[in-house]
Order: sequence, then structure tokens, then C-alpha cells
Amino acid sequence: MIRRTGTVILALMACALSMPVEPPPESKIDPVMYLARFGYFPEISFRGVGSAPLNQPHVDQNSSVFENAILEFQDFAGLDLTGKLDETTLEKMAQPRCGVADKGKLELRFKRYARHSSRWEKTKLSYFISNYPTDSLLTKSEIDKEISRAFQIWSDSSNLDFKRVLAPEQADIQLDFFRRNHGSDDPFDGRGGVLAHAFFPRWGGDVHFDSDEEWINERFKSRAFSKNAKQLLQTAVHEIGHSLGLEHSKAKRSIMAPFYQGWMDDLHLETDDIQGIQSIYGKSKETATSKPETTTICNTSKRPDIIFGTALPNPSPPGIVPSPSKPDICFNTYFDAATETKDGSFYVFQGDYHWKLTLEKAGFEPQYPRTNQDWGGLPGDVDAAFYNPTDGMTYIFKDDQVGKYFNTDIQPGYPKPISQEFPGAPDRDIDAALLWGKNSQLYLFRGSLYWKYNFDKRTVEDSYPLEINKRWRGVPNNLSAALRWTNGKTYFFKGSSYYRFDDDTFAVDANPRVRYPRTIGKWWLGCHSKPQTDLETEMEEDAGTKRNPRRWAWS
Ligand SMILES: [Ca+2]
Ligand SMILES: [Ca+2]
Ligand SMILES: [Zn+2]
Ligand SMILES: [Zn+2]
Repeated sequence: MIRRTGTVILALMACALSMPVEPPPESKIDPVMYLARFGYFPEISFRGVGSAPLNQPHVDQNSSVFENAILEFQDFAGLDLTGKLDETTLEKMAQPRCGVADKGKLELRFKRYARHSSRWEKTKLSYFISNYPTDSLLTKSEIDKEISRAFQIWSDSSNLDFKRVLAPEQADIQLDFFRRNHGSDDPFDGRGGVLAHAFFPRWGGDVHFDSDEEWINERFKSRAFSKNAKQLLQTAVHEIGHSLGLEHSKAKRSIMAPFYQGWMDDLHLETDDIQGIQSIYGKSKETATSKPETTTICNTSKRPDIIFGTALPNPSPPGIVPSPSKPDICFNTYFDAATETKDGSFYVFQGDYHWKLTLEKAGFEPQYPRTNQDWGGLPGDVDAAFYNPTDGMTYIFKDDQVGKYFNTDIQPGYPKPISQEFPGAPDRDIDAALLWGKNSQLYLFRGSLYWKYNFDKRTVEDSYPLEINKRWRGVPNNLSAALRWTNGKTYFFKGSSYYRFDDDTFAVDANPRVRYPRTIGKWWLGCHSKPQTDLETEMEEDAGTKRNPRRWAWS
């Protein structure tokens, strides 16, 4: 209690001293936005992590919904449970923190440490540091060292190994320093507030640091007190925890607690963090006496709230007025799945909605998005989809079920268990599915592995699964979606990026003028209001020409 009060006063003092650049945080905290953004209104749509709600929430501050959210926040932050927006609660909201939500649909409440239902399918991981903050007190090599120490802290307590690589395409985890708007995820907010955010493995595992923070190591320790500078190591250890699949912890001194904890001299993982990481990847090499406990992963990753094929009633609790506006896919440009249908339409899915792509230029048909309910009660957050021209049917995967569609009409007897429709295939949680144009066989992707399903033999071929990077050269792990497009070419999607695959060289296209990955928003959806990241601009400059953003990449 004493420690917490001390931290708050210190934080306020530091903010007051730096008033010209940083107004008092209270003045910019909108409690409804704060609670919505960090996951305290479960009814409001969220997209993964580090992500603002798609729609501006309308919540009455006198409603029970608001009071419950305040109570949940107070509980998570270890405050007195008053249910009121009191001074302590507002101070806590003003405290510097991680940008990843505290709560979400996937939270596992029965565990003290919260484990996200997303993990790497291997224990040797690589990382790439893509840039450095401008005007940093720290040298590049000091930053490299802090990042390396942060990975070391996780590998010391688990079965994981990390290796730094110098090319982004070889990296599982990419680390970036960004300021303000930086692509399609949550913008940063200048000094203070959100310090960094990261993506869970299923979203690619990348880490973004707010470049506007004053990042320090031991050499500048005094500035942690005088200038409110932030310990890079502490933030890096925390964010890498998300990259590995850990959610926020309620345990106050846990490195996975969402709030920045002030300078820590002896930075180490708490029991809570260690149990969390070992439950996913096993114990450290020295202490390991048994095999990693991986048997429960499938069970715990199941989302019990979704019933495939059933239209769930979605009553709005009092206090929340559902916004009539539909989600803007340009806000967060990833696909859960992408597929063709018999009539030659191409659809992409995200959350509860789907969009029909226009064929002649980047963009989608005007009457879209439409809800997934149009597809015979298909639930949200589908896993994967593919079209089979042989039977004219489209298949959509969700959890352990698969639905079969003629255009958008579900066929009798579906959905069925995947294990029944595609014997030998992974029986759930498929990342992406593709009917490859070269041999008309089905490929299913999950994590770092893929399976080849033979329709004639009605089973997965021997020797599968194989590593994706062994055969599909340049294609990343943990894909979001895959699609065969009208030009007969194969496209792989991951997060907000896509890769075009050359079926003849069996590698990601090596056209010297167009380098992959490219951004989905611009080249598939025709979104061009978002500021580009420096990387995208560089890629275009390297490509030699500035292309019309409304045109396809290959025209
Ligand atoms: Ca910030
Ligand atoms: Ca997917
Ligand atoms: Zn976090
Ligand atoms: Zn970001």
C-alpha cells in the first residue's frame, strides 16, 4: 500500500515537472475509452491486442455496466473495490502502462497467471531489431544489449532459446521503435501513457516500443527519478512475455502486471511469470525433469462461448448502445480467412464480419461488410477457408468444426468435426487453408507446420506435418490466411502483410521491383488514409516507382 501511494505521488510529481511537453495525465484520461481499450467492456469488439475498440463506445457513466467495469479494473489493479471513479482509480489510469488489453474474450479466469490461447509451436525462436529510437540517450549497442538481456531472462526460466537475426524474413519476433501513428495498429501517445505493446503469437509476436519515451539503462538510472525516464529492460521483458503468449497478471510485482513499476534494480521474473511461461514451453534445460506439459493446450484454448452454426442471441446489457456503424477494415487490416466461392466471388473474413473483394481494383463491394450470420449462422473469428473447384464447394474452418458451402449456402449435415471431414488433418485451430493450384491438393497450415491432404486417398499424406519454412520458402509461420487469386497465383497473409508465392520456383516471389511482404490495407483493400510506416516508404523507394495505391501490385 505504502509503495503504491509512493509510486503514484512520484509519477504525478514527475508529470508536473515536465508539464510543457506532458499535460497532467488526468486531463487526457477518458475513463470510458480507457476501460474499453483495455478490455473491461467485454461486449465491445476488440481485435487481438494493442487494439482500440472498433467503434467509439457509448457507455452511460451511471450505468451498472460502467460500475462493473470500474470494479473489474480496481480488482485487476489491486485497488479498493469502490465501484466509483474515485481519485485513486483515476490516478491508476494515469499511470504509464503497457498498451495490451488486460481482459479479453480469451482470458482464462481460473488461473492466477493468464495464458493466452496462442503459442509458438517451437522452442527455438529468432528475433530482429528493426530500428532504434531517434534522439535516444542509449546507443544502439546498449539497446541491443537490453533486448538481449530481456530474452535471456525468459530463456533462463524456460525451455526457450532465442537467437538474434539480422534479416526480418528470418525472424519470428520483430522489435520496432515507433512514434504516434505507425501502421494499422494502435497509435502511440507521446511521452507517458502507453509505453509499448506487443502481439500474441497468433498475431505474429512483434513488439512495438513508443519511441517518444525516454528509454534508459543503468547508466542513466538517476533519470528514472528526476526525469521519469523508463527502464527499457523492464518494458522489453514484459512485452516479450506477450510475444510468447502470456497475458497480463494481477500479481502486483509480476513482470506481466500491466503497469510500469518504476526503476527495478534486481529485475527478475516472479513465481507467477515463471509458472506461466513453463506451463506453455516447459521448464528450463537445467531443471527440466519431465517433458513440457503440452497436453492441455487444446482444451484450454477452446472458446466455450461459441457454438458453430448457431446464431447466438447478442443482447446488449443496459448502458451500452451498440453503435450502428460497421467496423472499418482499414482500421485493422488482417484477415481471419479468405476464400473464393463457386460464383467467382472472393470473400475475406474478420471478426464477426466478411467483405466481398472487388476484382478490378483494390477494395471491396460497397454493401459490405456484412455479418457472418449470412453464411448459415457462421460465428465470428473463423480460422481458415478454401474453395475446391472440383466439387464447387467452399469450406470454412472454425475451432474443431468445418462448414461446407455452395456459394454462401451451408450444406445439409454441416458443420462437421474436422476429423470426420478431413481424416488425419489437425483436428482444430487451423491458421490457413489453401487448395494449391499446381496439384489441386489441400494444404492446411498451423503454427510452423503444414499438412497435405490427399482428396483421392481421403487422408493426410505420409510424412506430414512438415515445417513451413522447409518447403514454402519465404512464407512465415503463424499465417492468418491463404488464397488462390484470379490470376492463378497463391497469396499468403499474415497480420497486416501479404506475400505472393511463385508456384514455379516454390518461393515467395523474388521480383526485384516488388518486394514482399507488402501491406494488405493498401494493395488488397484500397485503404490509403493511414500514414505509411517508414519501412513501407523505403520499400517503395527501393522498388523505384511510387505506384498508384488504387492499382494492384502486379498490374
Ligand atoms: Ca507513450
Ligand atoms: Ca486464420
Ligand atoms: Zn502488457
Ligand atoms: Zn504498434
